[in-house]
This record gives sequence, C-alpha cells and structure tokens, in this order.
Amino acid sequence: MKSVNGKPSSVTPRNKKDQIQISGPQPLTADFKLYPITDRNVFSAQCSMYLAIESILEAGVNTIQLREKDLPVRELFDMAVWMRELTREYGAKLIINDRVDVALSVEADGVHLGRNGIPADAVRKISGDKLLLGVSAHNLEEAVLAERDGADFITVGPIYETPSKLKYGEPIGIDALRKVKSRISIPVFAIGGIKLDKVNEVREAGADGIAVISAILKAENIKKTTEEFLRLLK
Ligand code: TZP
Repeated sequence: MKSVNGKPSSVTPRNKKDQIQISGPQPLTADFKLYPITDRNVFSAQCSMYLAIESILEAGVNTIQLREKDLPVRELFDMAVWMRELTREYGAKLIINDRVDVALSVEADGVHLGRNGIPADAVRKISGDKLLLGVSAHNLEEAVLAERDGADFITVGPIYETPSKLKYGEPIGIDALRKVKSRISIPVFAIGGIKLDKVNEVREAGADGIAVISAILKAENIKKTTEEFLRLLK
C-alpha cells in the first residue's frame, strides 16, 4: 500500500489490483452519463473527501470533476496530482474546474469552464485537442453560446432546488432543459438538485447525463449510491 502525494495510505484501496482495469489512452469524448463533482466543504475532514473520491471510482464512474473553487491554487494542484494518479489507476477521466493551467500541468483529460471562466474558444487556442471542454450554462442563451464556442459538452442548471440555492440561483426547471436539448447537439448534463428519484425525469426531458454533488457526497453509502445512479443511467 502506498501513500500518494503525501495523502494517508489509508485512502488507497486495499485490493486495488483486483479492481483496476488496464486500458490504453481514452478518446476525448463526453462518453459518460454520470458526472460526479467534488466539494470538500461537504466534509468536516479532508481525508473523508479522499475516501469519497475512491468510493466513487470504485463504483465504476469513468469521469469525475475536481471543483474546489475556494482552494489556493497550489493546494488545488496537489489535489489534482493525487486525483490524476488515482483516476489513471481506475481508467477514469479527470476534469478540472476552471483552471486550464492546472488541467494541462497534471495532464487532466478536460477542463470545465464556469460562467465567469475563460470562454471555450479561447481555451481551445491554448489546449488544442488535448482537453475535453465542458461549459456550465444556466439558460438557453448560454448553452447556444457554449456550443458555438466549441464546447464538447455542457451542464445545464440548476434544474431543481439545490442545497445552496444562493450560490447557484433559482432553479430553471425541466422545461428549460427540454428547450436546451431541442436547440443544441452537443451532450447536455442536467445539474442541480439531481437525486436518484429525478434521474428518469431529466432523462425523459432529453438529458444525456447528470452532474451531481450532494446526492453522492452526502450519501450514507457513497459507493452504493453511485452504483445506483450508474444503474439508472444505463
Ligand atoms: N451548478 C449549477 S447547480 C450546481 C452547480 C455546480 C450545484 C449542484 O449541486 P447538487 O448538490 O448536485 O445540487
């Protein structure tokens, strides 16, 4: 058992050899349906966050976003290095929120650009085809713009009320998701208040996948809940 980048060895899986699937370089397409996003503020101890990430990967998730907006960049970088090692071992993609520099320096698979981030077309000039570009959209106009700017996929929301409504604004509702889907052709991930019992509704509205923070990170059994999401999204 090893300590990855100074993280406690207890956060590395004991029987990882049995679980790791050796795979070659993956094509950079949004070929995933469940898009879990980190938020270490959900936990009282940072160590719990690392354990949560491992549980998510153990459940079989193939793409995860590191999103820690309030973390100093050096700490974010260290966390990204650790996640890069781990996601590689599990054959999963790593997407970094907003920081193109961090994404490129840790050889992440993608970057996810927020409302106030650098536009996708500007990022493409720096990253070429090295990074998958995700963009957050909160309405139809932003979704159309993201596609025009060359985003590979978008998240749209908040669809439902989320625990921190103040941060993400009023829910835009399921009809807004339908409208976005009818106008753009890149993959659309519904975000915001998505729980297990909402998966069918957003899928019926056309969502290609879902992006989730609290329904997974706050679950009593993170691995089981993640598996359940994956089962529903098959
Ligand atoms: N963007 C729109 S809603 C949201 C983000 C990042 C938060 C989603 O969190 P949760 O806990 O899955 O509702």
